[in-house]
Amino acid sequence: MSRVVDASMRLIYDSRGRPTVEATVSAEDGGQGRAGAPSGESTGATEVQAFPPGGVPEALLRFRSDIRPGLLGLSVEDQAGVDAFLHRTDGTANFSGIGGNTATAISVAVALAHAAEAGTPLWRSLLRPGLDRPTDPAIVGNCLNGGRHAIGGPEIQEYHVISSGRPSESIPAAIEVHREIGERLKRKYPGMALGRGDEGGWVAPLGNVEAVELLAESCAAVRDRRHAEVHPGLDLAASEFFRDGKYVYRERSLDPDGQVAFVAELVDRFGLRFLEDPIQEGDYDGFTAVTQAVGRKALVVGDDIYTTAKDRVAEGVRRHAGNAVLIKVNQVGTLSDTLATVDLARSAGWKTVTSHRSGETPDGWLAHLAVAFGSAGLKCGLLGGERVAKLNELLRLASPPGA
Ligand code: 2PG
Ligand code: MG
Repeated sequence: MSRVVDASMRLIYDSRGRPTVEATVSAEDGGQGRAGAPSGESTGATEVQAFPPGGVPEALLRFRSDIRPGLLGLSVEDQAGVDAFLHRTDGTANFSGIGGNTATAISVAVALAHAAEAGTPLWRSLLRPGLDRPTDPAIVGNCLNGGRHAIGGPEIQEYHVISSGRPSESIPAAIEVHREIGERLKRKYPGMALGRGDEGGWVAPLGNVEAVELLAESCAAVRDRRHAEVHPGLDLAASEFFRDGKYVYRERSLDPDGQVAFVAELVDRFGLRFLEDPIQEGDYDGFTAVTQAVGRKALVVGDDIYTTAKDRVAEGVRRHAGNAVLIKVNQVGTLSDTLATVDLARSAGWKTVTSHRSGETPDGWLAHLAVAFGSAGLKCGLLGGERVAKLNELLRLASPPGA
């Protein structure tokens, strides 16, 4: 049993320049782990609170006064014990006492300290039952940004390339789709200033369907050129433009049945393989309808509806409301809660997609989680140091030193 002999927490900045927390944990046999917690912008209503009411300063005070004294002496091998301690110290149902980001940073730092001590990579120490060897998650890479992750742009939040194969093939093919879109945008809007959004995707004055078309054409071009398995996908983040019972796009508004028909048509017309949050987070029946319509052709992924919470996913499984769940540690706060959700999804035959947040840190541990969970996808964006860090870590895992 190797105990925590030192622990500290500090303020760091995320990729949007907003403050978050980073924890460092040292164990008695010399293992050390350091992890920063990311932050979302289009958050689900049922995810835990990232910070206590006083923000990062209050999180740091609570760490010093309440968490650190109890954390010292706990075993880094006992992830469940550490995470139960975090829940007890928080004392609320949604981590609003100490902050879900505090819990995430400590929980992951403890797991990293344990792995370092054991001399194994994190993915191996977290590998889920039934998985005897690592699999390659497809890259879910953000190419065009809209919604709350962009200034201007369409309502649909994220336009992804889904790129499968070994990381040495899937990563460059995905990046080539991003580049292809950039070239096509330059030709379409000669001389116009174009930007990139919070997750490194392009931002342009495109309509919603026009953007899907550009994405699909760019995937097809790269598919033909490289013979690569690259296909289009979307995260609509539909809760963000659902108002007064309607999905409000700039082009038109749709009622809930119209939305189901619209997304099913997008899947058929453009060959989408990935469809996240096509329906607002309160509507399990809408998810069921979409899954019935296109669940054999595409992953129907719940993010805001499930917020990585085991009970909510169990309800979704019961109602066939999707066939995959997005996994974000800081939506539930701890690694143990995350593992419980992953295990439930896996035993129900659902896929998992392990995901970044729109405000990220330059940490690489997310790639380890995707591999450990046997996830169908690693959703981590493509460009920007904080996104590339995850891709590079996946490359390192695929060809470790000496291999
Ligand atoms: C999402 C995420 C990440 P945010 O909606 O899936 O892309 O966005 O971190 O803002 O919740
Ligand atoms: Mg999402």
